[in-house]
Parts: sequence; C-alpha cells; structure tokens
Amino acid sequence: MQNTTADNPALKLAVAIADTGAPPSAFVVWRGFEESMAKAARFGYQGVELALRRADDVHPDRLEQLLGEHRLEVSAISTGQLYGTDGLCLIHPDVDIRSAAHSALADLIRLAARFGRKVNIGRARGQAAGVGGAEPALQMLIDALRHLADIAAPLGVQLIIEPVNRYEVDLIHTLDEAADLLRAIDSPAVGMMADVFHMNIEDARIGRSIESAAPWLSYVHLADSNRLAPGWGHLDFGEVFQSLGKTGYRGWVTAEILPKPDPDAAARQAADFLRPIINDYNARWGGA
Ligand code: LER
Ligand code: MN
Repeated sequence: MQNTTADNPALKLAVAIADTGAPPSAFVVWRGFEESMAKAARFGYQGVELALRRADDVHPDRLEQLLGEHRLEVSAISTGQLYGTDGLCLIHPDVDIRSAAHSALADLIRLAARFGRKVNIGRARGQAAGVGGAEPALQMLIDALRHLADIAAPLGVQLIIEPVNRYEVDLIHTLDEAADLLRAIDSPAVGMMADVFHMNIEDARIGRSIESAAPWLSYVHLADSNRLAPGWGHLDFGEVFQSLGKTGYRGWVTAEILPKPDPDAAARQAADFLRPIINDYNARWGGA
C-alpha cells in the first residue's frame, strides 16, 4: 500500500529542550524534561531534541515512557553543553580533555542508538587557536570523528557536524567548510546539519549553501536572524524551505531559539509560524 503524506511526512517539527540544570548557553526553549515534553506535545511539536551534558542526564526507560505518553520522538541529541559547561572538546592540546570528550560523546552515541540516531557536534569540536591553527585542528578533528564514526556506524547513529558562527567557534563556520571536512572523513556515519541562525551570519547565500550541501545535509536548526522564534527577525524562511524542497530534504526541522520573551510565547510563535509552511512542504514533497 502506498504511504500517504500524513503517515510519511517529508518534514517533522521538533523543539530543543534540556534538563533543569542546563546553563543559559544551552539554547533551548524549555528546561526540565517532564514538563518540556508535555508542553512540546501540547504545542504541536512531533519531536524533542535533547541538549545533554552527559548520557546519564536521562533515564532511558523513563524517557521511553514519557515519549510514548506524549507521542513524541527524539529528533537528535545535541552536545554543546560538554563544551559550554565542562570545557570538553575534540580539538584541545590536553589529551585528557580530548579523551574525556571522546568518552562522553561515545556514551551519547550509545544513547542515540535508542533515541534519535543523530548526535550533533557543534561547539564540542573545540577551538583551533589552542592547537596551533586550522591545519592541525582539522587533522585532530578528522582523527577524532573517524574514531567516533567507528562507534556510531554499527549502531546506526550519525554524527552531524554543525557549522557555527565565528563568535562561538574558530573553525567550520559555513556549510561549504563542513562539506570539505566531510569529504576528508568520507563516512556515511558523519553528516552535516544546517543552523540557519549561523548561516545568516556566515554563508553568503543561504539557499545556495543548502543546495550545495544536499548530499550531506541530514538535520536542520531553525531560528530567526536574532535567534528569536521564526517570524520575529528578518530571515527569509521562504528561501530556506524552497531550497530544502529543491534538494529533496526529508527529516527534522528543529526550533533552537531563545526562550524570549518567555519560553511558552517563543515555542508557540515557532510552531504557529512553521506549521503552515511545513504542511505546504509536506503536501508537496511528503508521502511515498
Ligand atoms: C547549537 O546547536 C548551536 O547552534 C550553537 O550556537 C551552540 O552550540
Ligand atoms: Mn544550532
């Protein structure tokens, strides 16, 4: 029997959430998994992205139960807090820091085998300045990602490299730069995600970059130009979705936005703004 658009949508909408103790640098709407999931379902989201500091931030069986209760999926696990809270990262002069980052990420990959199957590498890649610049940093990152890919691949998990703006990290700012890294790694267990907030700062043309990244693109963060909910800044979401459609992108689009003016208002605006766009996209590209 042929799948319909409704049972096989091209795009699904998620929202980023974290535990109660997450610092302000965790760019999530709601904090506290139980309340966040209840609200995400109520506001019409189909998934939650979990911003975690460590795999044991969640109890897997309880998480499974909550997801079932609220009919939600985990879209992905994000890892910025490894760096933001504990300074752990893959590019660092201190081998102990690198190996602590590796082992925390390996645990998150194992968790993702059950929940989400995608683990983002944003700020947790680290900074090039401390290891003598871009060339040694990229080599260190490639080596680390190859090791993590060996853990992720047999579990069916993908690492997704996130280009992040220059004010937060000092290497891999654009989708083209991430594509160069992925060509060097050459593993299906390592892909790319686009965050249109960062792209608005770094990529010359958002639509063109999305289209050239198509072979690697497997996840998307949505926020407006000021990191508020979509519709509250000046980013051209028409261009974003038109280019995603041209590339045949299917998968999650996740609101990763500031909880302003307050978390509920931000989450409501993101859902209200994005839902009609996603419905149109799915009517056009969903099914099969
Ligand atoms: C995380 O997804 C992100 O976008 C960064 O700004 C912080 O790691
Ligand atoms: Mn992001």
